[in-house]
Amino acid sequence: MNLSRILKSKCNKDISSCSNEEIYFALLEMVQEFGENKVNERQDKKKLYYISAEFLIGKLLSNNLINLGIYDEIKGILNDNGKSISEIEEVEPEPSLGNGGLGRLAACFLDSIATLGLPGDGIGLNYHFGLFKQLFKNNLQNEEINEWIEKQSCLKKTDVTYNIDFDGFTLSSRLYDINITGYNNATNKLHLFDVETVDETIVNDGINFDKEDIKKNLTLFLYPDDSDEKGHLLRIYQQYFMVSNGARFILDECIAKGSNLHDLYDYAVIQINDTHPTMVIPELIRLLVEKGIEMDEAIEIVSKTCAYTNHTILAEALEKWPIAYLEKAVPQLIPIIKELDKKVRAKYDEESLYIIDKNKNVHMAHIDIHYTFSVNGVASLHTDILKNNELNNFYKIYPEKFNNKTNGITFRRWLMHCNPELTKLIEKLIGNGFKVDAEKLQDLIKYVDDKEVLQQLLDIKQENKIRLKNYLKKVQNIDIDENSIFDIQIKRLHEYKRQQMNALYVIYKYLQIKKGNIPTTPITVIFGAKAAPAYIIAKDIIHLILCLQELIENDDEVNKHLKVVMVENYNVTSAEKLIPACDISEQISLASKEASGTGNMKFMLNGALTLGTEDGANVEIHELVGEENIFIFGESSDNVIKHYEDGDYDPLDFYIKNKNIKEVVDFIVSDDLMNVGCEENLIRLYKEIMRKDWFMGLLDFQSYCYKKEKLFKEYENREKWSKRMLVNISKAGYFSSDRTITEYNNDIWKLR
Ligand code: GLS
Repeated sequence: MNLSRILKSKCNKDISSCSNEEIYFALLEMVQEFGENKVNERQDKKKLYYISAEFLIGKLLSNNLINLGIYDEIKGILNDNGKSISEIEEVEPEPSLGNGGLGRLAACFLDSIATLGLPGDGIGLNYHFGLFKQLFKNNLQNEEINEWIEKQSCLKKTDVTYNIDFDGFTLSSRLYDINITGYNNATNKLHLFDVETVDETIVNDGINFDKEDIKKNLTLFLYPDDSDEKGHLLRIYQQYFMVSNGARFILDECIAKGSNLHDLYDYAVIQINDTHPTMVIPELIRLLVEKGIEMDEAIEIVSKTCAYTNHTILAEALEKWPIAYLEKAVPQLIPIIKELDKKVRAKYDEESLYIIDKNKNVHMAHIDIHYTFSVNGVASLHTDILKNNELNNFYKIYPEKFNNKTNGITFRRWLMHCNPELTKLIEKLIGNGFKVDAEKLQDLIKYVDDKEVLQQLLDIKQENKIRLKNYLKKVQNIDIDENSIFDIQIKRLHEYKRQQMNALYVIYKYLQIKKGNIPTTPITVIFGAKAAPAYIIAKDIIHLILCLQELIENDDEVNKHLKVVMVENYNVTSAEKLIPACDISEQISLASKEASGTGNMKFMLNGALTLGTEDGANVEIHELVGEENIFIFGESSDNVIKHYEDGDYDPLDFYIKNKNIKEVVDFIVSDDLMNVGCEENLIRLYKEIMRKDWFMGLLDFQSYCYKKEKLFKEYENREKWSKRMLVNISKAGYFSSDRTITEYNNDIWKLR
């Protein structure tokens, strides 16, 4: 195959005389054709459908080139023609079809499913503006639309359409597909449904639009504001639209393969990604009954076809919908949901197990647990908490359903693509095998005393830090010092993730420097996070961070030693630059609250050391790398759970008794900050932290500071630090999503 010739013919002229845009579109077309040629023609009887409200796929071009095995060649061809692949990558818009870890996990899973050659497709929605684009103005978060769909894009229009009925109106849908090509393997599909009548022009003034105009707004945004009834209804419409299309599509495919529907579970397994797609259960039952199957049998068939993953114990994220809303939006499901509830009530005399509670709320997770054959958590601690605490009543009646599948990440994107230098070094040291068998990374451990290798690790880190420096200069016009320690916290903004605790540390450090305690090596604290538009306190935390950024930047006494950077519009693309450059990975959630985390795995794989609580997958990282190679602090999850049960945590105690804490908390409302920030926001946050502190930042603050100081000291011993880096990289193999998917397949899906 002469790639140069193919590319040239797609460009219609010499590559050297093309613009980056022209080359991008030519490559896009080429990748699409190559991927199409690899579509799994083998008609496997059984197929997985991974149904999810989010697929945070990131830019696709380079990953497709890698997975097709032609990245290096294309890069070379472009080079020969005076073009740079990284500049061409920049032309591609990033779809923001996800919010955070849950959506990125789904994308990593699709990569691994295809890489392992398993028949499995994704099903979701084609949001035109995705989540939102974050802009900072006056130290506040503003939201804009994120346009990513161009005339020519990775989306392929299909001729699949359905009519989806709602109360009083019908929406006609259209399916768009994205090719998911595995690493050296077959191509699967991500199926994204859209509304034919969607209208982008109804959005005005940021991200505002008429929430009631369902025909026009349904697929505009992921997670539209649901702080009022209209917003709730819109979410229900979206979810039903997704699952009804998905269910019809699945049934059509199964029937085409020969299913008589009584044997649906021999043809399909549906993985329900959190509660957003839960309505697929009653919808499938409804469709089966419509096709003449008895209700009881339909319920049994669907229960044997569906499996559920729980991704959080936070009550706010365990969806429950007032039945009145469902009656309004999807009345056709009500008799089925009532029937499902009736069956539970007939069997168990226990309120907490019911689907419809006494306040007439429908608990979506309860539908999942009763009417699927598998319930899994996403890290071992999380699954234990589900079994022993949050879902204990369910675990008691269905012990056999519960299982753990610790999350993973695809190494194609999170090592090979984002850190080519490190990849090259690993290849040189242990060969290519780790790309398909990540456990092979353990072979690196034999270099733990090899000074030359250790120095190379440090050199690569340094290059990646310079790369990040250049990137931030370009996109945000911010200067950072590549010789400082890069201390990074990037994730959704949420109080339980405790960005506010990190910000309090920044204040602490700022005050220390003012008192003359200068850090040996300067520190750059980097944040990246979007706050949900209606989540006031989260936005206040962003405000605090931006104010600190400005204050410190303008303070010549401090800015040589400490810098704060809040990356604007944090997304997959910027993560790919931030992670390889990181020295310290902040994983500081309140123990028990972060179900798993996946950023923690990406950082470790790229040689950052974790500063974390004993939470989520941090626990497993800790076990793998050992005490020496991770920095753990804070209260245990058992104690945290007990504090909540006993209701005995009061931040005011810590504020009053600890003068250090009082000093940093008070600084939030100091004149220094008030001068650069908004009084209203800062006072609100100050009160919240002092009086509520729902996620116990003050409880862990002392031990956090202590560990962080220790870390900075340890950083000075570069050789010891580089050994720790090597251990972390070598132990990261367990967190390959290939391993996770193999487990899902062996224990749940049983494909092939
Ligand atoms: C999440 C959890 O918060 C993360 O800890 C987890 O890693 C992720 C994937 O399992 O799922 N749950 C959620 O609602 N959003 C997440 O990112």
